[in-house]
Amino acid sequence: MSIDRRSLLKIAAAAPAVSGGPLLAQAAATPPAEKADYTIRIATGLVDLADDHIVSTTLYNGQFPGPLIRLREGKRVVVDVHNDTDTPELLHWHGQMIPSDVDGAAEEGTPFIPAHGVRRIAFVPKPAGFRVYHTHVIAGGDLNRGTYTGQAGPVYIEPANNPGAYDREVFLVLKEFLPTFSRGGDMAMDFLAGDPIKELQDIGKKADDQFKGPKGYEVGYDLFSINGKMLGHGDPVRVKEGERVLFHVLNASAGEIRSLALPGHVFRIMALDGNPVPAPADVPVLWLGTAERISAIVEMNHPGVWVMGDLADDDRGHGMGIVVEYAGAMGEPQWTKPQPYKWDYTIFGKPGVTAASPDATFDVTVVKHNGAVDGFNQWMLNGEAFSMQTMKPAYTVHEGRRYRFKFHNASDDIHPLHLHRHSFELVRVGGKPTAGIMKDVVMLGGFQEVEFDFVADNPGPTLFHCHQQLHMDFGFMAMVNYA
Ligand SMILES: [Cu+2]
Repeated sequence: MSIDRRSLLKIAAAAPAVSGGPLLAQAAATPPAEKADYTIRIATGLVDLADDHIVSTTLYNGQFPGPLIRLREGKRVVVDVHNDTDTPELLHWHGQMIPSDVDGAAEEGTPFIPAHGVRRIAFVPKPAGFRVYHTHVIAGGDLNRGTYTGQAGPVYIEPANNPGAYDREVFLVLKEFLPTFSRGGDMAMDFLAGDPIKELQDIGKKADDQFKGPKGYEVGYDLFSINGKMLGHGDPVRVKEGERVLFHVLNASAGEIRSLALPGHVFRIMALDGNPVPAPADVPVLWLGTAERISAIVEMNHPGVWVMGDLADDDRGHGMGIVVEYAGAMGEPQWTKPQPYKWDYTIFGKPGVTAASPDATFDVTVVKHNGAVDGFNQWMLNGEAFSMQTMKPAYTVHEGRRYRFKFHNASDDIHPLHLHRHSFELVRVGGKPTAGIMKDVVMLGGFQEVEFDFVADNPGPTLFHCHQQLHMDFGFMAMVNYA
């Protein structure tokens, strides 16, 4: 199934579509005649970001973003993944509770999709909500591999309960192109609620003294886009006064943290990472770490032609935005910078409720070794960088028990922490306790701490990692193994 951006929006605007294909008995062996519900083709293609900026990269079905895949919770789906490239690939179903052999991480034992080959997979989609599919190969120093390419697309699993009353849905996929390495970066750091912790700064300073050499490479980008179009070059989001539009926003970056604002409007946050939040709340700005998703309703009550865009002038100026146009409004799209706003996950939690106690706790201290591996920063979890040879560091869990991860970040970088095949409940973020917020990625602030709990309810090797491609490729991974 190949659909372009225009039909994607049409589908998004229509009543929930369900993927075709018969529901087959799970126990039966796959008959060769069984037709795939979806076919995904990995191949080099062009992204028409703007007339004078057409980028060549690896894509799903020749388009960016990859086609919106609509699934129904609990209804088995068959997907054929063809790999027309010269290198083995992995396709990860981010945010779904599915078996390790189809999840799409080599560390968990998922087989590669061979170069110029095909792999058929079948799984039962869950849980309902806004998910993602993206490549999961290691890129290392190769900016033509992994999530630096255009291999990402939205997945929507039809929910048991709708997240709220709305007139229509719009999917927004935020993505940078043309990556290059540089020494040092300019990523926003000061937008997360909470204060840096002195003890963690001291640990970080000690590591800096030990690794005195030049700072490791960081990745920057030349071109920025929403739904594969630079600001002003795609179709605007056309709205009517009084409409309630549900935006499903995905940060499909390889490593950037993104912000998004719509002048004169607020976002009512309904779901984080596809999971409804206990306390929907209005915010003026969205902040999304790599692979995070936000579903938010905007009440269209401020007619005009607006730029919905990133707060960073440079990134927005190079394309990170989309025009929102009211029916009957004319003129140049307007942008005004919103007031400074601290992003605080805990405002969406259950007020006054304490998360359940865990059966066991894993403390993890994150340390950066500047430029330690061929000029790249190396990431240490409790003194150990992940190794594919030893599959360490590793944590052992027992099915049915509840585990707490406590992360102590002794680096100045923000880390979007991701656990495969499970959702976790935020317990404490930036010094504030919380409960009831279920996610699969959470930003760990510089010199800050994050605690989350997960129930070991999906046996099989499970990968944990920072979703910053550069960090995960250079040590920031760990295995969670069932006893
Ligand atoms: Cu990281």
